[in-house]
Amino acid sequence: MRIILHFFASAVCIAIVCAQDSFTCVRNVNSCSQSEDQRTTSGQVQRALPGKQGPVGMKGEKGDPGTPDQEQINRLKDRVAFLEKEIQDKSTANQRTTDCPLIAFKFPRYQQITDHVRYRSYFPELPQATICAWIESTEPAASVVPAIMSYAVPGHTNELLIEIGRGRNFRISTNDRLLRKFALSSSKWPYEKIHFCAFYSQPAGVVGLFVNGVLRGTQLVTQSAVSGGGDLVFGQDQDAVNAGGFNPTQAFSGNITNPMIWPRLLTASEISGIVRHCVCPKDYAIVMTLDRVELHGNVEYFIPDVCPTL
Ligand SMILES: *[C@@H]1O[C@H](CO)[C@@H](O)[C@H](O)[C@H]1NC(C)=O
Ligand SMILES: [Ca+2]
Repeated sequence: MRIILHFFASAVCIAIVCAQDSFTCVRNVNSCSQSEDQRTTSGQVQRALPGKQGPVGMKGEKGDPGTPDQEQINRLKDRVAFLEKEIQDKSTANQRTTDCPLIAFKFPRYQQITDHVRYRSYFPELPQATICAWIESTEPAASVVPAIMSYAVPGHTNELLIEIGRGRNFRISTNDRLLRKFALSSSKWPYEKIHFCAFYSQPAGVVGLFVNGVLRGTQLVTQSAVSGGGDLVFGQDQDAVNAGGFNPTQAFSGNITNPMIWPRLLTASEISGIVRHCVCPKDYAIVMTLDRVELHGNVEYFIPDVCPTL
């Protein structure tokens, strides 16, 4: 009977100690049974001589082959693998996107004259340039001519203007002159997001447009360099310098993502790199990061989770 009780007490002790900490289980089970012995022994000493030591107890069953530990190890292994993959993903993502600054501007309203994004750093003189961005819109009115970007200098409020005219013509103007309209008729605009790269070159005497990485057309033109120090605005058309003379029928509604300007003509393969792999040549002149812009009206910005590609 005593042995059974003893076993029972030990079992409770084992259960408690083991539940608390499986690592110290075995060690503490020994100390549990010792203290049980001492207590019962000292109780008997006061009344009579101690009885003979009982027979050695049965050897305990072999402990469980460490299943909880193994589970824990497996969990840790999984966690390490997960973190390793995450680090790997992050570094490839960074390699891919470090040179394309990720920023999107949302112009939530139709036909108003307050919502725009204004560039606040110095705009340099640009004898030639490539202007690129992703654009998406839900503008329903066929009567509007939304300006994607407008750059004004004193005397030339359309020193550089990119807008989408009626009939879905992509219009590029410099020095207050419309250089060329490029039809977007075969693209899904405005029902699907498109990527455009408009370019002009005074030394080469050319203007042109890429849509989704494909050359839409070029035209030979005579023009001057786009002069520096003016006012650059996205989402409205300036008819006066300093973000003045907006017209509600020329407001852009939708999203403009990763707008950038390079001070040269990008090659077709560089443009394809932007569109397909989010690789942006590093020698850009203008980038619309938050430290360089003002958001006006109801314009919101967001940082896309992934760099957009086709
Ligand atoms: C602009 O982007 C936001 C966020 O991704 C999206 O919810 C919204 O539909 C986009 N707007 C347009 C016009 O595509
Ligand atoms: Ca204008």
